[in-house]
Amino acid sequence: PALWPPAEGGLNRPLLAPLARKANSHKGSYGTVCVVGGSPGMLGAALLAGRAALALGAGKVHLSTLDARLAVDPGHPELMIAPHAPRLPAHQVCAIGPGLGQSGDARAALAAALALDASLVVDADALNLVAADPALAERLATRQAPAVLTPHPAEAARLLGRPTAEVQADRVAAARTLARRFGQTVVLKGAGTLIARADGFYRVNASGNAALAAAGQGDVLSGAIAALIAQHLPPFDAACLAVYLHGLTGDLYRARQGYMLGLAASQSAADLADIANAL
Ligand code: NPW
Ligand code: AMP
Ligand code: MG
Repeated sequence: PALWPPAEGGLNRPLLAPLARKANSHKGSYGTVCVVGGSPGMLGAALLAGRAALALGAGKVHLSTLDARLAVDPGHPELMIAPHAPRLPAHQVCAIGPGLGQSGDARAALAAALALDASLVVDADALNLVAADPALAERLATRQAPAVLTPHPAEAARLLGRPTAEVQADRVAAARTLARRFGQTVVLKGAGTLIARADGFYRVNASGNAALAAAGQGDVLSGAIAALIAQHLPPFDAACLAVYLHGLTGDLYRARQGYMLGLAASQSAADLADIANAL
């Protein structure tokens, strides 16, 4: 297994080049992300993904929510929030799943996203919907545009139709099986996050700690991956780099605090910008 980033040589600096603001650039140079999620009671998940995407430099971030009650994030008025609307084709990258729920509307939103010729980050309830519906799974496995799937162990278990303990007993096999089945990059989250490619190659992330075992941290990660894809990193590289940076938010917290409590996901989303700038 390739430890990520490699112990010798550190981060692959050219990988970060697309993130550097060029003098003669504009917001359109840094891509557009659309987060699809945020059903009643779980709007925060979509906000966290959107904030993370902004923090990691996406030029524009739209939230397409299934709860029509929120029009603006007062702390982050940069986010463009609209109840679910068929405006997806304009977006380069769609992160679908954070707080999506599994209602009929959620399923329709996922079906619409799968039909787009856009890169996808498929997370949370979008994965649960895929696990429960062979037709959606087939569409995900056969679409041409790239996708990154980001299951936690229980979501991976649902996709595989196996117990969570079995996933955890052989995480490499689980991640590779899913990557091969869907023909896409798979991020199997949890301590020692694995990033697997469809051809079997995988990396083990070296950053992060149990401070990240906190509500909403996965939602932050999906927005982070989407932001890097929007800035033209290849999906596997985007996944590796975002997982690493997200892990560093936990490591930074541990280094600063010196004790172990859960790290608020909104803090991780905010810290992503400082961490990327410091690399
Ligand atoms: P257990 O308890 O061990 O049996 P679910 P969810 C397991 C949204 N959110 N290692 C573990 O199972 C999400 O975006 C909204 C082993 C755990 O109880 C989704 O749309 C928030 N097991 C929706 O909620 C903040 C592990 O999985 C179970 C594991 C549901 O997502 C929260 C939970 O998984 C949330 O993000 C590990 N490392 N990690 C908001 N603020 O709006 C997880 N498990 O049942 O899929 O529920 O992840 O909370
Ligand atoms: P989710 O369960 O979707 O909210 O995702 C949780 C996020 O926190 C993922 O990025 C996990 O890899 C990370 N995480 C959770 N628990 C740990 C842990 N014990 N060590 C390292 N990272 C963790
Ligand atoms: Mg999650």
